[in-house]
Amino acid sequence: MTSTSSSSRPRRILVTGASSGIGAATARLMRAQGWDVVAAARRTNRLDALATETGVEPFTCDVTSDDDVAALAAHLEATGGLDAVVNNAGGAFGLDRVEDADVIGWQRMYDINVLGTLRVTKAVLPLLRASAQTTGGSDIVVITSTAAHDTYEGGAGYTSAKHAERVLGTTLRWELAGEPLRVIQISPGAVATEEFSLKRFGGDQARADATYAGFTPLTADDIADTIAWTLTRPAHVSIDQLTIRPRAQANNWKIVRTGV
Ligand code: 8X3
Repeated sequence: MTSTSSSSRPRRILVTGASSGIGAATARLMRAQGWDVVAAARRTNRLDALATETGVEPFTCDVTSDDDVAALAAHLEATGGLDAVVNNAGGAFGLDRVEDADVIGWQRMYDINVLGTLRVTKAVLPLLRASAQTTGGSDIVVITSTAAHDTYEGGAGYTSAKHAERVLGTTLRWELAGEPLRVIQISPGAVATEEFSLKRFGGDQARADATYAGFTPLTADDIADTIAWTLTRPAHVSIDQLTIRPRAQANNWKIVRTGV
């Protein structure tokens, strides 16, 4: 239990992109640790299955929709407020060189990764502030990527969106300094999830599988565990920025593979 909790009710956390991968693993783990979890994503059927399995509260929401995010914030306000948010919704579309870039794909990446985090954070910030008055502290987690710190050939669309998301988070942290709010940024490297690479490669399973061949990648549970750790540090401890990679990954483009 985080030392920021002083109220009698369980702490309540919103996880976006909760229908699969890191988001689902985080929702599952935080619920298992006794938090009230609002699991938000576009796909209602997946959220409902997660809710049945774990007891999280499902809320259908597309972070690229102003109306959906406003409805989510109104729901949170009407049902007990919020103590923490994990901005996890995001993704990569394509691995094209700049000269071949699909502008629509870049717009989608910017809308989900950057503006999605902006929309959700803006909408829930008043609730987090209100909660911090009684609990002593609230948290904003931003899941960026190692792509937020450096680039790689073919990755400019995703890496530039993730760089922008990181700068949003860093700026917010500076702006909120002095308030009982932490802004925690986590930058995962290669994480093998059901969908990340599949989406990137437009459903090409063989290409997606090849991304993680010959080494042991991180799992969604590894990242969920990291998120839970950052959230449960004492209130005066802010994990400003945490980079996490598989042992076999030296940097964004060097992964030591065997047998491939
Ligand atoms: C995912 C990491 O290496 O595919 O955020 O950019 S990478």
